[in-house]
Amino acid sequence: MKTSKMTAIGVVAWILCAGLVSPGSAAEFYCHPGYEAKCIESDQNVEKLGEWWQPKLFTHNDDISSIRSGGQDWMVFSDANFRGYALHVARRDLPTLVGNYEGGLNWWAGDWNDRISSMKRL
Ligand SMILES: [Ca+2]
Repeated sequence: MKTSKMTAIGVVAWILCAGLVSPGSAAEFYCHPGYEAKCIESDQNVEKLGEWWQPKLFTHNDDISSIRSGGQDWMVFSDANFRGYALHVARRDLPTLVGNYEGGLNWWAGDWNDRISSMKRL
C-alpha cells in the first residue's frame, strides 16, 4: 500500500517535471515569407544547411525567408559552421527576412533573405 502510494507520487512528480523541462515547440524555418513552404523544423543546431537533406534530395542552403522561433532562442548565420554574419532571432517570429539587415548586414551586403547557412540554438 505504502509502496504503491509512493510510486503514484513519483509518477505524478515525473509528469510535472517533464512538463517543466519541456523544450517547447521546435523552431520552424520557411522557404518563403509569411511562414509558407516550411523547409526545416528543428530544436537542435544545424551546422550546415547545405547538408540538411530533405526528401527528393533537396537542400535549403540560402533558402530561408521567414522564421517561427517556437519560443526558443536562436542565432542564425550567413555561413556554415556558425560563421559569417549573425542574426539574433532570439525568441521572435520573423514573418519575412526580406529587408532585414540586422547583425551587420547592410544595403551593400544584402539582406537576410536567402542567406542563412547554419543555425544555432542558444
Ligand atoms: Ca549563406
